[in-house]
Amino acid sequence: MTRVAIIGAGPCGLSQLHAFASDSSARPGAVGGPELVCYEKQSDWGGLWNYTWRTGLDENGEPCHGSMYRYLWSNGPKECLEFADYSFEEHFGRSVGSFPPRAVLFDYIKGRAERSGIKDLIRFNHAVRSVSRSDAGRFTVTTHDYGAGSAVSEDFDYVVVASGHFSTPNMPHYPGYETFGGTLMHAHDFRDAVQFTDRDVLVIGSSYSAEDIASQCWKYGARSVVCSSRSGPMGFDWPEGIVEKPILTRVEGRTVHFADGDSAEVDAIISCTGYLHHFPFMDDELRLTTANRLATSMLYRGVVFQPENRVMYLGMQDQWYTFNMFDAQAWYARDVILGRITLPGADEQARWIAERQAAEDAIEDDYQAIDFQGAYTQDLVDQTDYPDFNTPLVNRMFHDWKKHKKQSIMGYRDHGHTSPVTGAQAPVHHPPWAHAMDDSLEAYLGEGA
Ligand code: FAD
Ligand code: NA7
Repeated sequence: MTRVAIIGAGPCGLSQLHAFASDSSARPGAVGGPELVCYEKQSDWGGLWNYTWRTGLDENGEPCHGSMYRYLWSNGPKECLEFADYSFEEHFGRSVGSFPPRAVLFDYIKGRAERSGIKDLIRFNHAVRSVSRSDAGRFTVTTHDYGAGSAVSEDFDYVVVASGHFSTPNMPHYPGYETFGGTLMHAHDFRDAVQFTDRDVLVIGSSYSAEDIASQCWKYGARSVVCSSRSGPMGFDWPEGIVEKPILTRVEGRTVHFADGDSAEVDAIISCTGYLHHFPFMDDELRLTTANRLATSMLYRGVVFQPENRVMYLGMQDQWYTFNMFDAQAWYARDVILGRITLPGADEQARWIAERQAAEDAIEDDYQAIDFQGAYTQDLVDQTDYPDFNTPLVNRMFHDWKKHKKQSIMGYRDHGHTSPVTGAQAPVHHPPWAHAMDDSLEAYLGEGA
């Protein structure tokens, strides 16, 4: 029997399990179907969407996986990530607002996974320690089983890596950090904006985390927020209390100096400087090495590890598209494993990767980047039986969302978008995001969302 190891039970790992469960000849227990084992180091599924208050090490002494924080609301329209085979309407029994808080999206992810009946395939509290080739030409996966308190090794024919890439901080050093007397942290450890009420905060970076953590701090009453970036300002029409500066050059006590000669006194520095693709458990020859980009290095069709096609990686791209792209990738990986998709030779795979990267390098703006990832996702959908979900509409909604952010960075979540699955128009959530302080599922669904 073909044995498949899946590393991680976040959205990508769950997509992979669900892809198999959705196929009558490959679902768990099907005669001649593969045997699936999913290893998850945490005690619950959902990956980043499974909130933890912990930082640093988790209860087992493993690096804490969670990077999400309280009051996190979806940073893109939920319609753009909707599963093609499980709509939000089906899950909630009605149409809900377009930018739900984390707990609502966690509930949605769990809903499909529970219906799919895949939980028994997941070995929780199992941290993957190593993946290497076995003498028999398979792969040996060694895990630490924290329940039993022992290491376990098993052999597999395929390994699908779905361990995420937004958990290991990229933390640059700036002169003077050693003697900064305030709070100094990476976004990975940010948990609650209330910690910064009445504080002066410096946020470093100009991407999603910087934009959202600056907005969170403002929303929950920080005295001031300065955003410092090395490649130009985010350029939003920020409310009073948030300003943008060029990159910091050094820190002296509580004083931060910027490249334009200006300075500011701050109580906290939050480094929103991104994450590293980090797979210490993969043997050198099986380890993906790539920047955080749309066209990843080393992955044919963004999924199949080009040097060794029996190893696959899901969700390793920089992300506009998320859950439905993960599904399309999981369906593709499933069909490779089942022998339904014939892969070209190594040279052709390398050519495909190089061409994609050249095409990405030629992209001129975010609108083209969105369309690029939409076309990529559509291409996978076209090669599998994952239901078509109207990527042109999703691209258009991403474009609208970008424009809404330009119009009002604090107001873009006060719009409703159209489901590409059911066609339903989402209501606008009340109260507006800037005044909605409770991020619980009960509050969100109870507000007439
Ligand atoms: P993860 O969610 O990271 O899950 C990986 C899983 O692998 C985890 O459960 C982890 O415990 C497990 N794992 C890791 N290493 C091991 C190991 N050695 N052994 C066993 N198990 C292991 N996307 C959106 O669509 N909308 C948003 O609003 C949004 N907001 C975000 C906010 C933040 C702060 C971050 C960091 C990301 C956000 N994302 C958002 C993107 C996010 O990457 C995806 O939504 C999604 O969580 C990625 O799923 P994944 O399965 O690839 O990885
Ligand atoms: P991103 O999107 O990878 O962005 C990282 C940011 O950090 C980006 O603005 C970088 O600037 C900046 N950066 C990286 N290194 C440095 C150094 N050395 N000095 C200053 N600035 C630096 O990560 P995010 O955390 O924002 O987003 C990741 C996910 O979390 C995303 O999917 C969201 O949904 C939530 P650059 O542009 O390279 O100059």
